[in-house]
Amino acid sequence: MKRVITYGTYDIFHIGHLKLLQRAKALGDELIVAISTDEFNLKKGKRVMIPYSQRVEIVKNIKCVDRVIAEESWEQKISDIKRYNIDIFAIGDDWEGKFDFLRDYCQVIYLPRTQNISTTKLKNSLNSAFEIIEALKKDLE
Ligand code: C2G
Repeated sequence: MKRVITYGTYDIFHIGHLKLLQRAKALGDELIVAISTDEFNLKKGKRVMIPYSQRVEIVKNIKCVDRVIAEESWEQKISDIKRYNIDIFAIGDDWEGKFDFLRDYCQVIYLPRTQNISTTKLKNSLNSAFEIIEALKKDLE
């Protein structure tokens, strides 16, 4: 039984998130996903649109996900790896090299990100759409 763990915010869930989770699961038999809490996202400097409870509900219902836990700090990874008997830590290659220190405890694999999609891009597109709507509304007044 090969256990894989990955960490992330998973805000505004999109195909890049899904492909990452599927690639992580394909590395082993069981996938645990640690979802960043709203409080931890503040520490990460990330403004999230979707609250933690809903991000958990979405990710834990993804077919390839076996378990969801909370990510509350940068420092919990080593204890998580020990507690859940993790064989592989996997994450997108935007983090390339950042988690090599985990190699003392498990295999570390950086997976290719999905191009041309990100939560930031989605948020920016939404913001632009709202600006256009506001401008049109003003023209119609
Ligand atoms: N991802 C991807 N392709 C994208 C966008 C994201 O493969 N187009 C991957 C990221 O590389 C990450 C996962 O999806 O592995 C979740 O991405 P985020 O929610 O942005 O998570 P992040 O802020 O990178 O949090 O302790 C680690 C952090 O919690 C990682």
